[in-house]
Amino acid sequence: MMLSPPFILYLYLLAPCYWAFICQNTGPSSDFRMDGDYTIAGFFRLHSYSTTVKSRPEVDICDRAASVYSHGYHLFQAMRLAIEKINNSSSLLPNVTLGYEIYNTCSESANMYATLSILAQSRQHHVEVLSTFTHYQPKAVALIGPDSSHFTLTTAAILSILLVPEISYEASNELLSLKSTYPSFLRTIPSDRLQVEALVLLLQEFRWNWIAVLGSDDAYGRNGIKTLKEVVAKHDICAAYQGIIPMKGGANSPELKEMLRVLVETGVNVTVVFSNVDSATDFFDMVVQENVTEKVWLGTEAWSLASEVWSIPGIHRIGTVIGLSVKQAKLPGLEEFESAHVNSEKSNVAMCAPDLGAEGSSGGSSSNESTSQGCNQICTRCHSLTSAPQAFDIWAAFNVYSAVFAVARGLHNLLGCCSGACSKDKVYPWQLLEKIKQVNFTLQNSKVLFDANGDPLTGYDLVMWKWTGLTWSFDVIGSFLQKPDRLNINRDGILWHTKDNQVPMSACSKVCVKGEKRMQVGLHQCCFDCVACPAGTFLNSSDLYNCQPCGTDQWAPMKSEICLNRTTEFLSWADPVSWALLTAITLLLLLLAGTTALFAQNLTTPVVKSAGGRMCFLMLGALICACCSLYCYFGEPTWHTCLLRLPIFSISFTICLSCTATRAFQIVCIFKLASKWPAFYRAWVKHNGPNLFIGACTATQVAMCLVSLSINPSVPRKDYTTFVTMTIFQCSEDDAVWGLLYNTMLSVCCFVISYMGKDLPENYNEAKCITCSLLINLVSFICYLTTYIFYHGKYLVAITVLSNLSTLSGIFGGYFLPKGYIILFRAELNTTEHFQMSIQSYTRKSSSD
Ligand SMILES: *[C@@H]1O[C@H](CO)[C@@H](O)[C@H](O)[C@H]1NC(C)=O
Ligand SMILES: *[C@@H]1O[C@H](CO)[C@@H](O)[C@H](O)[C@H]1NC(C)=O
Ligand SMILES: *[C@@H]1O[C@H](CO)[C@@H](O)[C@H](O)[C@H]1NC(C)=O
Ligand SMILES: *[C@@H]1O[C@H](CO)[C@@H](O)[C@H](O)[C@H]1NC(C)=O
Ligand SMILES: *[C@@H]1O[C@H](CO)[C@@H](O)[C@H](O)[C@H]1NC(C)=O
Ligand SMILES: *[C@@H]1O[C@H](CO)[C@@H](O)[C@H](O)[C@H]1NC(C)=O
Ligand SMILES: *[C@@H]1O[C@H](CO)[C@@H](O)[C@H](O)[C@H]1NC(C)=O
Ligand SMILES: *[C@@H]1O[C@H](CO)[C@@H](O)[C@H](O)[C@H]1NC(C)=O
Ligand SMILES: CC(=O)N[C@H]1CO[C@H](CO)[C@@H](O)[C@@H]1O
Repeated sequence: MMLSPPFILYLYLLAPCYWAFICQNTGPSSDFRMDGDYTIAGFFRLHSYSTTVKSRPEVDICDRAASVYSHGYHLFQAMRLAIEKINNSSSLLPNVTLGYEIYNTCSESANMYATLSILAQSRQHHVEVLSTFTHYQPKAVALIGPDSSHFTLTTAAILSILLVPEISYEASNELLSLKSTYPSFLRTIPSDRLQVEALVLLLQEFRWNWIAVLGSDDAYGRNGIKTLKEVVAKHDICAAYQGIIPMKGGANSPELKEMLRVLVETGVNVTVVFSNVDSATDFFDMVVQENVTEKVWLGTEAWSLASEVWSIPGIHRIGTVIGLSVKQAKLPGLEEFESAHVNSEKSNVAMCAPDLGAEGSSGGSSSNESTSQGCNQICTRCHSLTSAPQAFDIWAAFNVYSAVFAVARGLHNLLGCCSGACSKDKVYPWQLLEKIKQVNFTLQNSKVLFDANGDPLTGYDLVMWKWTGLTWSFDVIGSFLQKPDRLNINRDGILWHTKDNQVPMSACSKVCVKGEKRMQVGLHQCCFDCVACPAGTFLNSSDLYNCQPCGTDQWAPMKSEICLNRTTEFLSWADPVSWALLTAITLLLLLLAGTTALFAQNLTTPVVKSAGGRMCFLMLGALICACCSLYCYFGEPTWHTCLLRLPIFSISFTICLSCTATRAFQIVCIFKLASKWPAFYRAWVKHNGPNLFIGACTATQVAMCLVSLSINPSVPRKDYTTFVTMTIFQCSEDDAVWGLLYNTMLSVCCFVISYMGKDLPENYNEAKCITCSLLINLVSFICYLTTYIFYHGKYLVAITVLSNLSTLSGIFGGYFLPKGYIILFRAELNTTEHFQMSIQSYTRKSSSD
């Protein structure tokens, strides 16, 4: 393995202090040790030691003027208990004895010293600088500890270079999960990332989205705050206040007081305190001093059960404290183990450094058990100096215990003990690391195994502080489990320190009612006004800050959270209105067909001749065509029907009108013009005027239809604008008006011509009929236009049909019906004699005028 230059430099720099320390102490370098076939190192903090700024490169001596740290003491005993159990066990590592080297790592320098010490080769006092450490055998095959993330980052970086397995029991910093940087690091405490996930679920559970976040001034607190803010932002929770608890100055620091003042001023009711025990103690000291009450404090695993915090006098007044704690576990035998060694004076194993209790009793040297055993002595005072293990100590002790067992299991597999006898071969740390990563076993009902990042798969317990009078205890009110991440919480078990035991609120703005979007006010997105979503838009639950428009086929009322489908409306075949119209159209068609047959039968009679003879069939055919085109208006509009219906109707109607006009003109000609302008009449007859006129009119209409079709063809179109909840499905007949105008013009023309012949003999006088039919035509056209302007529903089509139908009926009724009547019922009028009589009487009358 190649070493990076800074690392080598590091070792060189530290070598002098290492040697200095060794020379001072003539005994073994570790504080507590026991020999064995394989040595496991353990780093524990046994003293509280506050580091000061140094002027000399010296390793701190932990037991000098520092108080005993009970928590660390219990963890250290847990490691010894685990090793003794393993040694006694006949199934795990049979015939193999594990030894230990335990260091008191109370400060950064002590931790570094210990790290380098365990890397030294056995029976040597230096770390060799090699280019490959594959065949390097350091004093310890694995390390348990150290406790804080802060120290662990250093230790893990160095041990990772040699791939010495390291299992920490309390270092929860998220960075340590990075296996590219810390490949040999594992832990039995979950990563802070997980803790943050659990905290966020807790905040969500109680709808607290306006919170304060505090952290201690170390890697734990700062990273915790950073991760928390990242995760919280994704879940619509805002940190109204964020602060770092100052390290210096303790509980009386003015900075801390100021911080608390600002915190109280923000008015948040829920504060997450991501802190180590020391900073949490300082902070809550201040909270008690300042009489801050009735708040909710959310704790992290580092302090939520720590006696240093809950034993602050007066802390029962601060409100509700809910904390996360590593899953509660039992470690039976720890207390007995601790007290057993106090009683058995003759115990031959290492136990406690001579100075551990130094400041606990002045004149410690006068102790009655002074049987010196080198550096490691039996110490009875140690036990009395520490308090009995609390829940906080027990779970951490269990983490240590399971870490030792994980190493033992790994070793067990590496040495091939499964086959019965262990090989007791040389063991290189990197070989052991591989085996430890694969362990998967159950210890005291909890599973011990590591994921790819070396993190355990355990979750957290949710604990709540409980006061009976001034006596502290805690309740487990829920738990957080991994994969999938979930929070089980017993809400009834929670005792809120508020009036009526109500869940406290902590929100910047009240939740908007359904269908109201949030409009951010100020910097935080948790502070907002509520604005109703306008009609046609809806509020998707995925984005509470914007109303999203509905699709074109949908609609939504105001304040909607969903879009509704519009109903698509068109004149269906089954509609009663359609039934009525269809009946009428069919009736007209039958009449037209009947008339055609009748005229064909009586083609030679004067009535038919006067009506135009064969031209009648052209007119009737055009009317039938126009009538048929009306069927295209029913049912769902299609491409064909839209394209065809209007041109067919317009052209047919034009043919019909032009025929009428020609017919009327011809009669007028015969009776009036022929005598006045015979030349004109001759030209009209000679050049086949009637056919030319009809052809020209029809051609014009056809041209108009073609132009309109090619420029703006009529297609099925959905109209979304007219109605909110409905879509009108219809043909886009924008250019229909030109054809209509043209036909109207023709009608007027017809009307004028036939009006000219109003005084002609009754048989030839179509003026009244044509006038009547054209009036119907005009009226229906006007009715249609008026409705078109004011009404756009699905019955517009029905009105179009009705208007067209009445126009057609008008022509039929005005022109053909009277003639049909004469043919059928007044046969005596349908004779040449009768016609000649009426012409003669007309001639007489006009000549007498
Ligand atoms: C280990 O065995 C010894 C003697 O056999 C016994 O005294 C000791 O209590 C055992 N330790 C544990 C932790 O079981
Ligand atoms: C333990 O080791 C001793 C010698 O070192 C050997 O005699 C004994 O059989 C071993 N016991 C087991 C169970 O392996
Ligand atoms: C807190 O309350 C105590 C007694 O209730 C009082 O003596 C003390 O002055 C108060 N402190 C503050 C900062 O209000
Ligand atoms: C130590 O000696 C004192 C008297 O010198 C005695 O009272 C005490 O019980 C002894 N402690 C132990 C653990 O034997
Ligand atoms: C651990 O072992 C159990 C059975 O002992 C097995 O069900 C489980 O899948 C194993 N887990 C892993 C991660 O290997
Ligand atoms: C905090 O609680 C008080 C009293 O219950 C309440 O009036 C206030 O609105 C709450 N603050 C927030 C930010 O919710
Ligand atoms: C809401 O938005 C999500 C994501 O953008 C989308 O998947 C979902 O379909 C939307 N819901 C509605 C009702 O449109
Ligand atoms: C709306 O129409 C779509 C298909 O066009 C259909 O899938 C959906 O279920 C309808 N929604 C409602 C609420 O009817
Ligand atoms: C401290 C302890 O229990 N040591 C034991 C370890 O195991 C060996 C044999 O397995 C015993 O001889 C030791 O006494």
